[in-house]
Amino acid sequence: MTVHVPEPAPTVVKTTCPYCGVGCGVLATPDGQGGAAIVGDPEHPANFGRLCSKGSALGETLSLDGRLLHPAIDGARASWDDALDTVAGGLARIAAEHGPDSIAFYLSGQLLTEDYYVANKLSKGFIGTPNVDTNSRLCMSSAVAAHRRAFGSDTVPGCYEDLDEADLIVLVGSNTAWCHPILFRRMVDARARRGTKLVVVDPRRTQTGEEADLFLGLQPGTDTALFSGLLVHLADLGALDAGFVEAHTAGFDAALDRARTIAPDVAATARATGLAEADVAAFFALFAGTARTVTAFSQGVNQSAQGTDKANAIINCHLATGRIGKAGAGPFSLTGQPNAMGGREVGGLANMLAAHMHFAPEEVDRVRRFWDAPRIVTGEGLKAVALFEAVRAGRIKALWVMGTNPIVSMPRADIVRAAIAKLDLYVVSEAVADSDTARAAGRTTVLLPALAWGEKDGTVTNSERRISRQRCFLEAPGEARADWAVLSDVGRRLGFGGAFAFEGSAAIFREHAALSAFENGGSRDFDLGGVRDISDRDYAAAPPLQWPMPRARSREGRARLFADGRFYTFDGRARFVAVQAPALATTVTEARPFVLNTGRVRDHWHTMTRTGKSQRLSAHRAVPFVEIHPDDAASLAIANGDLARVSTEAGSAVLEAMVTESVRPGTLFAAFHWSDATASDARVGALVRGVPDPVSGQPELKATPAAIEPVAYRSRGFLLTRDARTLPQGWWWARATIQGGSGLHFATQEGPRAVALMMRGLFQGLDLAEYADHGRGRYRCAAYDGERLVASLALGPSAARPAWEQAKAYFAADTLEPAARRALLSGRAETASAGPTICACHGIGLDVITAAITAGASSVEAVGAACKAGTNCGSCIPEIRKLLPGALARDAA
Ligand SMILES: Nc1nc2c(c(=O)[nH]1)N[C@H]1C(S)=C(S)[C@@H](COP(=O)(O)OP(=O)(O)OC[C@H]3O[C@@H](n4cnc5c(=O)[nH]c(N)nc54)[C@H](O)[C@@H]3O)O[C@H]1N2
Ligand SMILES: Nc1nc2c(c(=O)[nH]1)N[C@H]1C(S)=C(S)[C@@H](COP(=O)(O)OP(=O)(O)OC[C@H]3O[C@@H](n4cnc5c(=O)[nH]c(N)nc54)[C@H](O)[C@@H]3O)O[C@H]1N2
Ligand code: SF4
Ligand SMILES: [Mo]
Repeated sequence: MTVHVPEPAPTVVKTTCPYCGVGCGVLATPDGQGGAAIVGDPEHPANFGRLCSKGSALGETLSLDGRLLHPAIDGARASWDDALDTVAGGLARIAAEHGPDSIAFYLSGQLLTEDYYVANKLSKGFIGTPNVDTNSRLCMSSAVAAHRRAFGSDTVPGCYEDLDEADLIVLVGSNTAWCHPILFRRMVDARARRGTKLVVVDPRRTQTGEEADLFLGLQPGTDTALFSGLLVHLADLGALDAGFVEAHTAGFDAALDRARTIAPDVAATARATGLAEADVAAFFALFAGTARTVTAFSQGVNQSAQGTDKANAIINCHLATGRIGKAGAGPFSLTGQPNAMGGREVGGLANMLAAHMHFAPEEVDRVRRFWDAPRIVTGEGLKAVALFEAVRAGRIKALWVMGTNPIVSMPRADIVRAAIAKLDLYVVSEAVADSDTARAAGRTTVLLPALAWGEKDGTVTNSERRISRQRCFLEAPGEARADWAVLSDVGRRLGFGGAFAFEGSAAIFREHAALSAFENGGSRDFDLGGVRDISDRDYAAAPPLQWPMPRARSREGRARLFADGRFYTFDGRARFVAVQAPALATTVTEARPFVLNTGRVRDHWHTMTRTGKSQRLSAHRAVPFVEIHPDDAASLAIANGDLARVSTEAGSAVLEAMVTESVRPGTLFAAFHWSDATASDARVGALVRGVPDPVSGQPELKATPAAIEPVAYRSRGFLLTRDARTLPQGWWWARATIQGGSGLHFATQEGPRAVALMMRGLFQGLDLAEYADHGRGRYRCAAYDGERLVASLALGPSAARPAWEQAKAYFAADTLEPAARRALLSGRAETASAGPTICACHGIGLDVITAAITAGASSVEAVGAACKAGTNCGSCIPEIRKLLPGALARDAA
């Protein structure tokens, strides 16, 4: 008799996506070998089971390749004890010699709340330095400042259900379809269900703009004029909520007077923004006539030298119409990072203290008593741009960077790198070994390996104030440790053992919640009193929770705030803000006639330390690019696909030109994802000027005066290899992960002869199949180890750069049939390309989708049925829709 032993059911762990601020719930099923199957959590209120392309590909990013697994001191592997002694000893010495404020921390909206809380407590309460800032300064500090000016607190008034229940959604400076894809799906669903109108305000016609009912392609930086004009229009039309304005606000008259000086009517608004009068009028009419309006905004608003005013100009219009905190209505700051909000909650920005408290004497005293802090800071510290300037000036001697890659993501990134070299003590807590920031060095450099997603345990807060658990489902690799534990160890070494004796993330969360409720009594919005004594077990099992939840032992949060008209200012009234007129358009010069805009692509996350590991995600945009309008490209003799040098007063980079009408004439757009680890010369952060907003200190990342010129190379090509490679100095290259290995697009002044010599040198001892046509400047080479294809190179004149899709498919297949070997060598592979990838989930290229459309597929659904594109996560649906014949009709309309 055989006994049937049932397989143990795989454990499914509920966790949260580590990418954007939508905060989607994820179900992870570990495979026992370091990987995991990933699906959306149908019960999570952010996504109800859906995931976008990045979330769907999380399983491809879990390998330990490239991970930092051991501490290191000055490049040599070290024990944790030695590393922590070096950090604590260095901090103590520097504080003694130069004062505690010569120590700085640069943190991240990708840390868990528990990590962030301990970092903030250690630095501001115990080491006694106010110089604690975070990459969130580059991300949403203008939204924070605008909220505080208008509401007296950093409160997001609404929730995601408002997007389901709105009749009008205005997206300002937000490429939601690519950057908050699951929220965008909710918006598109609302349109299908209730006819919600979508207005998109962006100088660039993004995929989000393509989906809009009304696209307002305004001149860069002119949003305050648009919303000033709207405020005037609402007032003149009598479309205000006069009762609300009268009872619950202050400053309306001054704000309106100022608005009249900026944009007195529709015609003036059109002039100030570069929009057509009819479009402005249509927008104003829609806004005035639609009570259920949500205005959602992100980096086109925040990352601006006038970002705080832009956000307040938007909020003014919502206050004026009383559209705040009501179902389907409100201004809505979409947060970028998974825990941008958590960072604000703990007070991780230089102008905050803790738990939404700032530096009023009674607040400082309250936090001091709660922490029993020996060296509480009493005022604001340096904000990111000023902080790195202080490093450069030698005033900051020790810097601890945690969970961010500033050598890529800061404006003037070359200066940031040079500054770091001056530090006495440079500490980097990182999950990967080869980020540009981890490769930099100070006089003493300590690298501390951090747990990554899937290994760490704690909480994150999404854009709608919802706290979700990130849970671990993988073993800690190597010697990597939780950031909070490392910070606590340093706290103990500095002699503050009692304050850092946390046993786990639940204990930290309890303390954080208790501080939020401490002497609160309704005076502060951020209140987690309901979970201040949550047990370890309840914390482990906690479902997503929304704050505020002030009532003791009640987990019921509030979805919306301010509908009652009570704000957190001293008199309880919201404030209108008299904003400044836009001043940006005048900054270009003859030498630098373009405005360089920067941002993101659909399938990459920031500096690519994670999405760069996924071959699916690396297929959508495989080279660093710059978008340029056809008229500008023609006048500069830049053809689509050419390489071009973009330069600004701060630096330069060489990017592939994408000639497209999606950018306005006179503007350029580049994504900032590529680093020195992934490309030879494509760090866009090095170009960005980064003038800080005077109120928030958030640097302008969307408008830097720039020049662009073509760069001539003799040859272009690609090289596919099993391990990641770099190419000789002077070559241009960009790397992308491909199935079964790594791919490089490159350009060089060499021709076939030199490249053949290089290949023979690199793959000595293997079978090389080569083809050369010196007259035409072509060369192809495949290297085989027995049956296995281990490298494939194609080289051509730079005007006809070879496409790599088919070669990639052969490379993925590993061993090749003779016919395939011949195709690879003959170059037929290069012409039989499927085109650039559109659908990352199924790996479907442009040409396949166009073929399906030519064969009769006339809707997104029909394309999906024909070739599967768009049928998994749906992130590519806007791109597919744009290819349909109907889209042409819409453009013409
Ligand atoms: N795929 C992907 N998604 C992400 C991220 C990622 O790296 N990749 N990062 C996450 C993070 S941290 C963030 S902060 C968010 C950012 O999300 P978004 O803010 O949507 O992204 P960006 O591309 O930075 O910028 C948004 C838009 O602002 C526009 N813009 C530029 N200047 C102006 C202007 O003067 N006025 C207006 N109205 N618009 C302007 C740009 O053209 C751009 O389309 O995305 C999050 N989601
Ligand atoms: N030009 C330009 N620059 C920009 C922007 C732009 O639009 N244009 N956007 C800005 C914005 S909004 C943002 S948010 C920033 C983002 O910029 P960064 O924060 O610099 O980018 P990331 O690549 O997300 O860096 C996160 C790092 O933390 C590491 N990491 C991941 N998990 C952990 C962990 O648990 N612990 C530790 N210690 N490390 C971890 C990752 O390996 C990675 O190296 O870029 C800003 N810079
Ligand atoms: S929208 Fe995509 S990236 Fe953002 S949290 Fe959801 S799955 Fe992750
Ligand atoms: Mo961000």
